[in-house]
Amino acid sequence: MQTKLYAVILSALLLVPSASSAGGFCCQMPTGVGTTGSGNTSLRLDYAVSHMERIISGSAEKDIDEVKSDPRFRKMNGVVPDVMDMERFTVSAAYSPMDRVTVNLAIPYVKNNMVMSMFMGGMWRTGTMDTVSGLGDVVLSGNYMIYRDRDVMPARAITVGAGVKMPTGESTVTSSGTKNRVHAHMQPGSGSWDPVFSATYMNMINSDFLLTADANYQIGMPGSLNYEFGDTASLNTSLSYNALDWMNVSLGLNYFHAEQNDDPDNKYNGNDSKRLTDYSGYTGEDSIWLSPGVQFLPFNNWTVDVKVQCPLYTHTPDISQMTDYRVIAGISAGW
Ligand SMILES: [Cu+2]
Repeated sequence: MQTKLYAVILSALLLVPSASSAGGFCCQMPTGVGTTGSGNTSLRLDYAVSHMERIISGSAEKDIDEVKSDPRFRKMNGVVPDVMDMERFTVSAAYSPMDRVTVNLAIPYVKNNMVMSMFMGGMWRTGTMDTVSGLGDVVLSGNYMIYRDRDVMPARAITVGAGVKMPTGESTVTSSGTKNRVHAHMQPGSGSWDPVFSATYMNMINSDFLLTADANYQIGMPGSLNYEFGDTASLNTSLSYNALDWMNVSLGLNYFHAEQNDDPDNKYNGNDSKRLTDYSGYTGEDSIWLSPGVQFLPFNNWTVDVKVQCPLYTHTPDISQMTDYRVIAGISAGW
C-alpha cells in the first residue's frame, strides 16, 4: 500500500508554483512543490479551467443587475465583466540530479475567454471579447529536501524551494477590433520576473493515509509598462486515502491571498474606477477553498487525477469578479 501512496507524492512532485500570469484576481492558485518520487525524472500534463462569474463586494455576492446599476460603473465607457473562463494547459518536468535536490520546469499554455458589458449611449452593451491564447509564463524552480525521517521511502519530509516565473508570455496583446490592450489579468503573461518560494511538508501517517501541506509565496515585480501584479501567498493542505489498490481519494483545504495590483502609468486602465475589469483598487483577495479529488493509478508510476476547487469563503477589499469553481485534471509519469 505504501508504494501506492508514493504515487501521490510522485504526482505532487511536479506541482511547481504555477501562479498565474495574472496574480490573484483570477487564474490558478500556486500549488505546492512535492517531495520525492521513486525515480529521478517525471513528467506531468495538467489541464485547469477556472470559471468566473460571481461578483463579490467585500464578502457579499452581488447580483449582476445590481452591479450594472451601480453609479460607479453606469457611466459612459463603464465596464462590467459578465463571464470569464480561463483555461491553462501546463507541461511540467522534474529532474533530480542528486539526492534531495529536484529541478522543476513548468510550461503553461493559456486560453482566456471573456464576455463583458460596456455602458454606451445610456445602455449596457454586452459582447464577447476575442479569445486570448498563447504561451504563458514559464516557471523554473529548484527544491531541496531539508528534512526526512529516513533515507529510503521517508514517511515524513520537508522540502523548500525557490525559483522564478519568467516573462515568456505575451503581456501586451491587443484586441483585433479596437486595437486596445486587453485587460492585464487576461494577458497570457505578466511581463515580469517574479521570485517564487515554497515549503512542503509530507507525512505518511500510516499505510492508508497521507497528509501533505505546502506554503507558497510569489513576489509580483513591475512588468509590462510598469504594471505590477500584487504578491500572492497560498497555504494548502490535503489528506489522501488509499481507498483501493488503484485509487486514492483526497480532500484539500486551501487558503489564497493576493495583494492589490498597481498600474502607475494607467497603461491597462488601472486608474479608471468605472472599469470593474481593470481598476487596481478592485483587485486583491482572500479566499478559502475546499478541494475534493480522486487519483487513479493505472500502471506503476503513472497517475491520473482530477480535483475540483470550490470556494468556501471569498473576500475582496472592494469589488471583484471571482472564481466560482476550478477543475484541475492531470496525468503524470515517472521513471
Ligand atoms: Cu473584457
